[in-house]
Amino acid sequence: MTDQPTDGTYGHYIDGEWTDGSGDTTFESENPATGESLATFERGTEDDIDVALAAADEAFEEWRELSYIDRAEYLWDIYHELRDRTEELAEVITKECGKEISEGRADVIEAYHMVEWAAGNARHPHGDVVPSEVGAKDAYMRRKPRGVIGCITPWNFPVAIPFWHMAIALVEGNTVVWKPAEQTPWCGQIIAEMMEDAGVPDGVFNMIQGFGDAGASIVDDSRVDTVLFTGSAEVGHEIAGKVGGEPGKLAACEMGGKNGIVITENADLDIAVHSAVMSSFKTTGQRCVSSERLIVHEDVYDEFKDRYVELAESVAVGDPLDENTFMGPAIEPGHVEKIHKHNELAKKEGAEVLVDRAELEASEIPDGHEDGHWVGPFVYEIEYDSDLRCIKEECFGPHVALMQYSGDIEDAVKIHNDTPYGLAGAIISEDYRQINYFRDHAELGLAYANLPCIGAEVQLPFGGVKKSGNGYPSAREAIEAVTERTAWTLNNSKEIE
Ligand code: TXE
Repeated sequence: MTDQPTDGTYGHYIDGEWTDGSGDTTFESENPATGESLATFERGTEDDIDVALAAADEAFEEWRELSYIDRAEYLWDIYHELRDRTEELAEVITKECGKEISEGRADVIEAYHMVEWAAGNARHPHGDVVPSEVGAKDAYMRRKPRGVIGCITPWNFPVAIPFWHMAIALVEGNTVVWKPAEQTPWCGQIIAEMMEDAGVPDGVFNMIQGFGDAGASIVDDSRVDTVLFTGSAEVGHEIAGKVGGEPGKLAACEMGGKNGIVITENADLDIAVHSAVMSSFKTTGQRCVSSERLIVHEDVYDEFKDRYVELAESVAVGDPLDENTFMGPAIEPGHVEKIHKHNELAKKEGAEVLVDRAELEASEIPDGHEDGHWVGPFVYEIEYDSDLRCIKEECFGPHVALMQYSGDIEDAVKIHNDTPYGLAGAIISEDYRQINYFRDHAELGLAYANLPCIGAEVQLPFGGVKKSGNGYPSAREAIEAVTERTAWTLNNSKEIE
């Protein structure tokens, strides 16, 4: 961090200035692996959001007039900074959100991939030229920026997701008011410093630290043209509902999932076990694409179960800054409680517990990390029953159900689809017909075959169906949420229609 705070408290970045804002409350960023405070931040208010939106509104008129390529130049600076500072930023991410250092690195890499894609897009064709119904006309679709984009982001990808929202919004000529997650304000601070260092013009980018009330002030303000949101289903649906009632305003929301992996009778079990372990336990199961359901064919169930359980028993939980750690802590004490409650619910609903490391032994907790928010793998088997809550409700932790199926791929996909969510899922199979059936019938925004159910490519859409999504706030398709399309027809002849 730079040395900009004068009183030990970091503020907001509004209209090209650092400010304490109008509030009189501060909050701490905390290291989930140790429980220690990392820094203190001002808590933003409705008034701070108001000032930021006024700045963004005013800055829009000039920013939109720059060429795409000129706007992208600012992002190229940020791209290089993200690359040059990957290790430093990965460490900050790991300290602030507790995920393993390799995942911290991956977060930064996702961020600069997105910035690269958005900035590179400035030199690509924008819109469509189409044949007109009448020969002498030019007909084409042009994109225009929408205006002020409100970005509200979660803690689990505290650098990648903000850039997934903001890089495209800015290159397309919009201005931004962004509220980082309250758990990861330090990452927010660094991103704002990068925008400042890159010389992004005053008011074009604004960052207000704070909680859900500040997020709601962004959503409720009529100067916001689009809200981009990634976070919980509850908040995402509330935002979509509010924005849906305002003509002309858009919301694109990506929420969590109850993701599943289907492992068929001819699956390569090396791939299956590896994919399932990566997807269930990396980032302590706190990815929107983490899988909590493994749907396994009866012919390979026992072998898969033995191998998966053995690995789940041995994954290294510990200091996320240690390169050998497979799984770090959960984000906060309230989240640990939520994970324990899901584990209890599964037991109550008849789960046969296979791995119960939820409460770590004192000897497993590294020295100096006794106040961390620790929770280990919890794996159970259960007979599929559509009335079970434990296989339908998102836990967002290292909590995994194994379910056996018999019959064909259609039967597996029926079980797979029986959740209110539809974000991500995978199939492990050596039969391309099964793979194609899954691709075509699994109710998902992101589907993987013979891969862990994790990962994202910025040049693909990223979002979900059913309860998991309402538009695409991230990656390639975010362009639809931050631009207007004009259908333009030009008469090249003197004929009057
Ligand atoms: O999310 P919230 P939280 C899921 C996961 C997790 C749960 C809660 O199940 O356990 O959500 O996580 C801001 N109006 N995911 O509490 O509350 C908030 O300040 C406007 C899945 O982190 O949705 C933060 O910046 N904004 C998900 C952001 O919304 C509001 C990743 C997300 O917070 C608001 C994270 C309001 N009324 C959690 N209330 C994924 N898709 O990966 C809060 N916010």
